[in-house]
Order: sequence, then C-alpha cells, then structure tokens
Amino acid sequence: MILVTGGAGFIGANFVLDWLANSGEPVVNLDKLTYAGNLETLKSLQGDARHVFVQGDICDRALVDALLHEHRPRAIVHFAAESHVDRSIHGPGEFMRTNVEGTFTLLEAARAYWGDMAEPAKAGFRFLHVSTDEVYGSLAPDAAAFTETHGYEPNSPYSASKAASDHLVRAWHHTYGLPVVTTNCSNNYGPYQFPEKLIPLMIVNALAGKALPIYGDGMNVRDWLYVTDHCSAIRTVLANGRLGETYNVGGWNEMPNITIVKTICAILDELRPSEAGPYERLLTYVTDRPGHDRRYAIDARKIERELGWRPAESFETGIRKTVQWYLDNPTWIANVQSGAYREWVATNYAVR
Ligand code: NAD
Ligand code: TDX
Repeated sequence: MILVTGGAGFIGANFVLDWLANSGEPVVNLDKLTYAGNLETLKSLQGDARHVFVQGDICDRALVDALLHEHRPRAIVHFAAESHVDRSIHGPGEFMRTNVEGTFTLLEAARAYWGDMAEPAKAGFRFLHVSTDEVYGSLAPDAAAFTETHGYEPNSPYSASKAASDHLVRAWHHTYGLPVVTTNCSNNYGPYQFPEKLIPLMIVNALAGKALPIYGDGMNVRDWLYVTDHCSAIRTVLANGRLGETYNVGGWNEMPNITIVKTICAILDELRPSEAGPYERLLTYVTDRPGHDRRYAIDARKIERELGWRPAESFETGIRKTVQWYLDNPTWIANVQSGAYREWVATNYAVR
C-alpha cells in the first residue's frame, strides 16, 4: 500500500492510474477536492478495491495519523498542493496553508509513523515529495539549465511556498533521518489538466472561438514534459532514488509560449478546422503576469545517470495526443467548466 496525496488532481490522478496499471499495489488517495480535484478523472477505478479514496485535508493531522495507522503504507507520494501561479498572485493564503503547513503536517505525521515502525519495514519506508523547477527562479537566455545544485530563488508566492516545502522535507531528513526523496519537475501537460494552465486553456478557448491570451511578448520559455513521463520518473525515484537526494525531471524540450500556442492552433486547424478561419486569428497579447519568470530549463542528467530514466514521449507526439484527448473528451471539459464535476462525489463515487 502507498499513500498518495492530491491524487484527484492533474498529475496525481495520472499517477494513480499509471501506478495501478503498472503494479498491483493498492493506493490510498487523500485529496481535499478543491476546485482542482476531480474524481471524474478516476471513474475507471470505481469498484476497484486497490483504490481507496478519502476526501480530506493534508493539514488535518488526526486524519493523516488515522490513515497511516489504518493502511500502514510503505511510502507516501506527496502531490497535494495549490499549483497555479496566477491564483497564487491573486490570493497567496491557501498556498501557504496547503503547500507549507500541509507539507509540515504530513512530515510530522510521517515522522511519528516511521519512528514507530519495526525493521525491515522501517528501512524501506519512503516519503517522496513532488516539487517544481520554479523553485530555482528565472534563467537568463544563455544560462545553463538548472541542475540540482542551483540555488533556490523563487519569485512567485507559488514557487516560494514550494521552495519552503522542499526545505522542510530536506530538514526532516537531515535532522530526524526521515527517508525522503524530492523530485523537481518542469511543466507537465497531457490528459485531465485543468483548463487554467496554458496548454488546456488554449485548446479549450480555441474550440470555443475565444481569445487565446498570451502574457507579455509570448517569449517566456518553459520546459515541457508529458505527464506519463513524470509518472514514470516518480516510480523510478521511489524505487531507486538515493535517500535525501533531489532529482530534476524534465523533457529536454524548452519552448517559448508563443511556439506552443501556434503549434496547438496548427494541430486544431488540421483536426478540427474552424469555418471562421485559422485558429491563430484568436491570438491576443495581454498584460504580462506580475513577476513573470522569463525562462526555466531543466538539466535532467542526474536522474538519467543514476537511475536510467529518460522521457519516452517527444513533444511532437505528446502535444498531438493531448489535443486529441481534449477533442475526444468534451464531457470532461464541459463538466469542469460548469462545475458539475463537483457533484461526482455525491452521485457517482463511494467515498470513505
Ligand atoms: P493540481 O492543482 O491539478 O492538483 C492538486 C490536487 O491537490 C487537487 O486534487 C486538490 O484537490 C489537492 N489538494 C489541494 N489542497 C489540498 C489539501 N490541503 N489537502 C489535500 N488535497 C489537496 O496540481 P498538479 O498540476 O497535479 O500538481 C501536483 C503536484 O506537482 C504539485 O505539488 C505541484 O507543485 C507539482 N508540480 C506540478 C507541475 C505542473 O506542471 N502541473 C510541474 C512540477 C511540479
Ligand atoms: O493564459 C495564459 N497565457 C500565458 O501566456 C496562461 C495560463 C499562461 N501563460 C504563460 C505563463 C507561463 O509563462 O504560459 C506559461 C505557462 O503558464 P502556466 O500553464 O500557468 O504554468 P507555469 O506558470 O509555468 O507553472 C506550471 O509549471 C510548473 C504549473 O502551473 C506549476 O504548478 C508547475 O510547478
């Protein structure tokens, strides 16, 4: 049994599906079901005894203690977070609570649980903290990509809260010996991503004939990784990562935002041509995000050298699959946009 937090969100849900497809090991999934949590994504697991869903908050110490003692997981894979940079700018409070206080609560619960464990289970226990490349700050155009030794220079309330959580995880290892590993990953994309993030927002807006808002000059650069590659990296680090280490995870795929959006427009022109003309007509340059980091780039050589992980999906195939997925799943999108997905728990899913 493993405990996953945030397993109803974009990456967490992809991870739960990927984990159960790749291993028979059961998962207890603790998720608060904020606006970003969507059990409809996990509907294929209804009735599957290997998946136990618990609606709850990672800040609730009594609940986390009870889950650890009931299910005796051999690992915690910690995804739960507030994840959207723009939301963190408009309202940083929840980011501090979930990302900082929530991680602290989990670490304390894990420390107590692990401290009471007997060998050999104790030696095998792992706390895997899922984090981001944004903790390293912004790179100059010609600067070398982030390695694991790059200093922390977070610039947004989101990245500052994730940096704080990374530091807590590090300290709990250094001080208490808690067996932790941390992954710092670049921008993920793929099925089931909430349409507030760049790629799904552009697909959904284009299909609705709405403006495609490009922040600033559109030349901000991100590294993009297909979500199932992130899932395989996490499985690899969980299995073989060295204790107390951090591993950068990336797609070797740096791209300016405008290139991403134009690529989506071209794929849609081919797969779902619009009578109104090419989708690029919808490109709209808007006011820049405050404090907008110019460039992120990940040097993922350590995880390849030590653990043999490399991304399997190219951007060309990954972005096509992603656009196709949104074309094939209008109900998922409609339910997210109408808020109807929130009803899923009450009507369609047995929650403990
Ligand atoms: P998401 O916003 O799609 O999902 C977050 C999930 O956490 C949701 O299901 C939400 O209900 C849950 N949650 C939020 N607060 C909670 C709380 N207090 N208690 C329990 N559950 C709570 O996020 P995502 O994009 O899937 O990201 C998952 C993790 O990966 C985050 O830690 C994020 O920082 C990290 N990450 C994301 C990316 C990316 O590109 N999306 C890249 C690198 C790292
Ligand atoms: O409408 C938009 N227009 C636009 O130009 C949106 C939503 C975004 N952008 C730009 C801002 C960024 O430069 O596109 C880029 C990507 O934006 P987001 O999808 O909001 O992602 P980002 O801010 O890079 O952060 C993401 O990657 C790292 C995730 O949201 C984080 O959780 C993860 O840690």
